[in-house]
Amino acid sequence: MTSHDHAPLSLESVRQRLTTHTFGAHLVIEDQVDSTNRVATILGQQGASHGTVVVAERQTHGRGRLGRSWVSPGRMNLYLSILIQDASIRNVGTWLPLMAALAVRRSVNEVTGLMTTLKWPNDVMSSRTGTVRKVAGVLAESTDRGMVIGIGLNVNMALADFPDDLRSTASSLLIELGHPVDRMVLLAKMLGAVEDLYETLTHQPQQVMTEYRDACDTLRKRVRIELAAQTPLEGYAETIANDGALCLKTADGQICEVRAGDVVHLR
Ligand code: BT5
Repeated sequence: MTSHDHAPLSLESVRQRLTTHTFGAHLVIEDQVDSTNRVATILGQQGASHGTVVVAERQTHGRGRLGRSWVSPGRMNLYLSILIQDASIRNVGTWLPLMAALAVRRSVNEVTGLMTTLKWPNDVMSSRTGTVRKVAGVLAESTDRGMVIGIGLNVNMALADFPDDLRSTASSLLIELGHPVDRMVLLAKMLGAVEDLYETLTHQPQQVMTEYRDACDTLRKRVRIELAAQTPLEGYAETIANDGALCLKTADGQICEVRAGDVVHLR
């Protein structure tokens, strides 16, 4: 399977498909940036409004969590950042990246029928080809006036487009489904899902939390949590707390609330 030369993202075509009022009302599509999160942060500092969305065809320095990088080749995937500057997130801010992962899951399912699962906190995984592999990741970064939520979704990337070291852990919708997917349809659906879930999160957060817990494959599994510069934690993933923390029951029966880290599913 090879990647195809896909139609470039067009502002007009995305706008025609958008059903949102806030998210994407100000939409910027760039050919190349270093990181859409960085560009969105700067636009926020320059006065851009809540819900501004920055999309790029490719990123030269796509960011992952904890200083890691996000492989971002051109014209095949989606890389976008959403500016959140809204007082109503005060009590649910920690849920924003989890909600974004849920929005990716919803929109992928609506557009393609593919059923993905979520790996806590914000990885979107697919196992259609028999192995569980990551198709999307979310990076939330705080800004002076709120937050930027960055989403990277591998859409039409072929196996050969991934660096060798990612081929066993990463995948794309093209690889999972066996056919390419229209990125503009997906982008518009994703922003629709973000707007819908955001509205629910700020008014009835328990609904989003329930949908997330149902979609989260990390729960009810033995897991190891790799923590930056600390000994890894192992335990049984019991639930997700109301602030988004993963509640882990360790061998001595204690419940640990984990707020950041990399999860390895043990079985
Ligand atoms: C993430 O980090 O999963 C967050 C990725 C967020 C990317 C978006 S793109 C738009 C916006 N602008 C940005 O600059 N970033 C956001 P993390 O959980 O740390 O995962 C990073 C790790 O995933 C890397 O260390 C690799 O092992 C792996 N990886 C890198 N690129 C990948 C890709 N395209 N697909 C799947 N896995 C990848």
